[in-house]
Amino acid sequence: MRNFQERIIYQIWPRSFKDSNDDGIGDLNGIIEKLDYLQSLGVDTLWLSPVYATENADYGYDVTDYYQINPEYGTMEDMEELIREAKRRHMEILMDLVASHTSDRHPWFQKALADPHSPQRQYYFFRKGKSGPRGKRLPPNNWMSAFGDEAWQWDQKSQEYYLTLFTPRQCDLNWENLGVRQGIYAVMRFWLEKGIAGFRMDVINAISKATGLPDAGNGKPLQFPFDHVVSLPMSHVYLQEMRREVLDHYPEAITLGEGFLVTQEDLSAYTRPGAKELDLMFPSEIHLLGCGPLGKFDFRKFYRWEARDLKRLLEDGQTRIQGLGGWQGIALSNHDQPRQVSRFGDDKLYRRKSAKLLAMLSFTLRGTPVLFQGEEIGMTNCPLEPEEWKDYEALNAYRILQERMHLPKGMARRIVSSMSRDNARTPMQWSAENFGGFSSVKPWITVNPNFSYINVEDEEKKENSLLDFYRKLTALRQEYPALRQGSFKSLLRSHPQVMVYLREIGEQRLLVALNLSGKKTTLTFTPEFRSRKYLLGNYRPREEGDDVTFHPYEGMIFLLP
Ligand code: ISL
Ligand code: CA
Repeated sequence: MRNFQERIIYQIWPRSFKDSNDDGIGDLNGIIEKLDYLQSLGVDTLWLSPVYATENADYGYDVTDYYQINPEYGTMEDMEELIREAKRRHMEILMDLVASHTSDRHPWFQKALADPHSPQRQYYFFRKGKSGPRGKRLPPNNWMSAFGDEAWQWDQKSQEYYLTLFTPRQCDLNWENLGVRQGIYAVMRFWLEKGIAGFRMDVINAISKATGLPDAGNGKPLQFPFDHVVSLPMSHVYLQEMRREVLDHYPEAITLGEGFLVTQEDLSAYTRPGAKELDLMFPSEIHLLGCGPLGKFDFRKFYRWEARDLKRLLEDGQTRIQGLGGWQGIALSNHDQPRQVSRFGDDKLYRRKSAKLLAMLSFTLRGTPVLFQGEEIGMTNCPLEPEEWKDYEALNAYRILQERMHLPKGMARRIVSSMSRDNARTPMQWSAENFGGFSSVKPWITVNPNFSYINVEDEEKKENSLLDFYRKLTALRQEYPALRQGSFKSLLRSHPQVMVYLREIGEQRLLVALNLSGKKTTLTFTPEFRSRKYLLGNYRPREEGDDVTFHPYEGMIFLLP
C-alpha cells in the first residue's frame, strides 16, 4: 500500500544535478549516470523538481506542456529510461505536480488570450479592472504576489486583468472549473501509467480562491491574500475528488503536499488518515525561523534566532502533529531555501559537525526525511554577485528592498544573498575538477568556488565523512522501526540548546540528544537512562557516566534497554 512513512526521499533539482552532454545544464541522462551514487546513499525515492516543458520564468514551475519533457533535460525516452533504471536499483521517481498555475505559454492560456469566449478563458482568473481616481485604471483587488508585486497582469487586447500569484508569467488556474480539474487529473494518470511513485504537489493548499476575490487585509494596496487563498474549505473538496478520481486507482502512489504557510493544523487537515486527501505534507514554519512578519525578506527582524527557538519550534511541531494526526515530510532545505548548514548550522568552523547534526535531526524526527541534493556533502550558501543571480525572487526582492523599502544597495544585497533561492541552485559539486565535475563547460549558474574542497569525490575518500554519515543514518533508519513509525516524546523541554527526545515503538526505545548550538554544555542523565547503548553520533564515542559533555553541535543516538 502507500508506504510513505517508510521512505527516504531525495530531492533532485535537475538543472543543477549533473550535465551529461556538455551544455552547462543538468539533464535526465546526468541523473541516470548518478543512480548508483544515489542508491549507495540508501535513499529509495527521488523527487524531481519539474522536468516538463517550460520557459524557465520560474525554472520549471512555469509549465508550458505537462506531457513533454523540457528539451534542455532530454526526451520522453530518457524519462522512461530513468524510471526503469531507478526501479532496477530499487528506487522510484516522484514527479512535481505544478497544478496551481500554468505558464502564460501553456496552450490553455494561449487559447484563453486568443478568444475570450473559449472554454479555456474560464480556466483562469480574468477580471475587469476597477476605476480609480481621475479615471485611472486599477486592478480588480489589492492582492500582492508571493514575490512582492501586484498579482495582476493586464491583457491589452481584451482589456482585462489576469491573476498571477507568483511570477507575472505563472497564471493561476481556476479549480472551480471542471475542465481544469479533469485536465490535471489526466496529467496525473498519464504519469502514473508511466510507473512513477506519485507526486510532490506545488502550492497545493492555494488551489482554491475566495469567491468574488475580495480585497485582502485592511484594503491598503498590495497585501498578500493569505485569508483568501490559503487552505480554503474547497481545497479539501478538490483533493478528495482527486483522490477518488485518480489516486484510489493507484493504491501505491504517494502524494506529498507543499504549500504556503502550512501550519500544523493545516498539515493535519490534509494528511490525517481520515481525510483521504494527501499522504504527507511539508510544514512551513521552520523556513520562517527568525524571519519577521514580512517573511523571508523582512529586514526589520531579519534572520535572528537562537538554538532555543529552533528547539521549541521542532518540539512543538512534532508534538502537535502527533496529537492532531497526519504525517510530515522533514526537509531542512529545498530549492527555495538557503543551504541548511548555512541556515541552521555553522558553515565555517563547524561545517562538517553541524551538517551531521542536522542530518541526525532529519533522520530521527517523526516524519519522512526529504533530503536536498548536496546536503550530504555539506554544500553551503554561495556568495554570488547580483549580476550572477538567476532567480526571479532574488532579483525582485533586491529591487523591492531598494525601491520600496529604501534600503541601501549593500544592505539589500546582504539580505538577498543570505536567503536567496540561488544558494540552493548552484551546481552539485561532484569533484575538484573544473566546474566541480558538474559539466565540462561553464554552467548556467556559477559553481560555488568551494567545490575544490567540498565535493563528492573527496568525501568518498575521507574517513568519517559526512557522506558516510548519511549512509549510516539511512541504514539506522532501516534497522530501527522506532525511527520510522515510533512515537515522539520530547524530554528536557526547558534546556536552552540540547534537544532530547524518545522515539518508541513496542519494546524498542531510542533516545536522541542533539546540541543545536555551537556552544559546549553538560547534561546530566537521570538513572533511568544509565544503561544506554550508543548507536551513532558525530563525535568520538566516549565512556561517560551520568554527566555528559556535549561539544558544539554534538549529537548522539542511543538504544535504551
Ligand atoms: O520560496 C518561497 C519563499 O522564498 C516559498 O514561499 C514558495 O514560494 C512557496 O513555498 C511555493 O513554492 C513552490 O511554488 C512556487 C515556486 O517558485 C517554488 O519553487 C515552489 O517550490 C511557484 O510554483
Ligand atoms: Ca545538459
